[in-house]
Amino acid sequence: MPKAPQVTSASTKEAIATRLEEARERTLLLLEPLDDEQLNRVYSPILSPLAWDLGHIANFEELWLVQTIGGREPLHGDLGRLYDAIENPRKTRGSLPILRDAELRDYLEEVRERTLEVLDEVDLDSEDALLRDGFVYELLLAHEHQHNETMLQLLQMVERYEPVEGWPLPPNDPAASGRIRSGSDHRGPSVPWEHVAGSDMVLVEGGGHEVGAGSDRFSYDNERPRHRVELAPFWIDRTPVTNAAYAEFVEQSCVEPPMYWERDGEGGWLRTAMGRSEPLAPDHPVIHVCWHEADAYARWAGKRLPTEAEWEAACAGADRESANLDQVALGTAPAGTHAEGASDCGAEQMLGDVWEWTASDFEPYPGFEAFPYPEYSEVFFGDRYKVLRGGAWATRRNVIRPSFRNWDLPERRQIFAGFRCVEDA
Ligand code: AVJ
Ligand code: FE
Repeated sequence: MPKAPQVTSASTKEAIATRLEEARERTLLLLEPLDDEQLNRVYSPILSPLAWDLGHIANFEELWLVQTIGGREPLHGDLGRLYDAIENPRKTRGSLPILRDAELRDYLEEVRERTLEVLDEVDLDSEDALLRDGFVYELLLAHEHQHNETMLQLLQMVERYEPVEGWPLPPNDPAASGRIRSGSDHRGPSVPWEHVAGSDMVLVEGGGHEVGAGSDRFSYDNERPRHRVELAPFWIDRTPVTNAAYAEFVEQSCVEPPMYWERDGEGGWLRTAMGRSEPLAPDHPVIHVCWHEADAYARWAGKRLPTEAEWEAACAGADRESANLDQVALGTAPAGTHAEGASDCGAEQMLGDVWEWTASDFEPYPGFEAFPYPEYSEVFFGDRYKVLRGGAWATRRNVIRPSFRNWDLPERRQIFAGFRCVEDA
């Protein structure tokens, strides 16, 4: 099919520069309340110090947008080795001689300056697969966005973390303008969640369903190629499993409560986020559970976790603009919020609030080709990792689409993960 006429390269470049700036602004806004000591501190062996994330964000940008695309030499010799995620497991990152403090901030700025220089020179209409449709820039944006979420996993552990004044961000205005409203209390009632109770199931028809990403917009290699799967009909929970439902499972099965839950001393639960304890909100989706816990709950409830193909079929038609994404609220919304963003089958909150564990191992789709580098997805394929879908409140909106595949080890709980169940129809 002939392509629609392209916007001019100059306006495309301007749009890319604006989006790169917006991404950086959010990264820095999240870290603004912290001092250098907190950026360098190791809070958990399974999470990088924030200074590593920051340096890695800049180094990934230098590697792709400055060295690879622009043919420039690296600013700091083989510094990049320290920021290689495969070479340096998270538990070692705190003791690496990474850039810190003022040097780190200078590096972020110097790389960005060069990135914009190179952007000015490149030919976005080139046949080079890295440049075509701005692929490498989309990759970089998605990368910084995804690392925001990793940073937020750590921020959950920072005692008395106070977001900058003005959070929650205005919904659907993801700080794109660069300025954030001030004067509202982020814990106040300023997020107008409309609560709709209930957690019944909705039907997904059997038959052929298209899954995976087409070639019309940016996607990761692991989402391609788009292909057809045959599914038997099934019921899926209309909303993610709630804290109240999960608490019942904890009481009856004597399993560990989710991460960040504590007893309140009166038979109830408190939940701690960013060092602050609050009564557990019964109607919110459960979050910070591992795959084994999600799977055990599903079996306890006489159900099972969806396969990722089932999940994606149930997600068809969901609207990511009506979803609790993008760090707007810095937390989950009650189950039933954003009913207007429901998918075609009537499932709600498929996108946003909590990542949803699926029954599936992270495997390549038939015909998979690694691009642009095997370390993004290919080296993780196999039965060690489980697939999560849908994105969480901490996920930047740009990252999320029904075909997006996230993966993690089944024992991990620091990620923003919940789940919903299915049953054969
Ligand atoms: C897709 C979230 C599993 O954090 O390991 C960041 C994303 N890849 N930098 C990860 C990613 C390279 C990735 N996950
Ligand atoms: Fe990364």
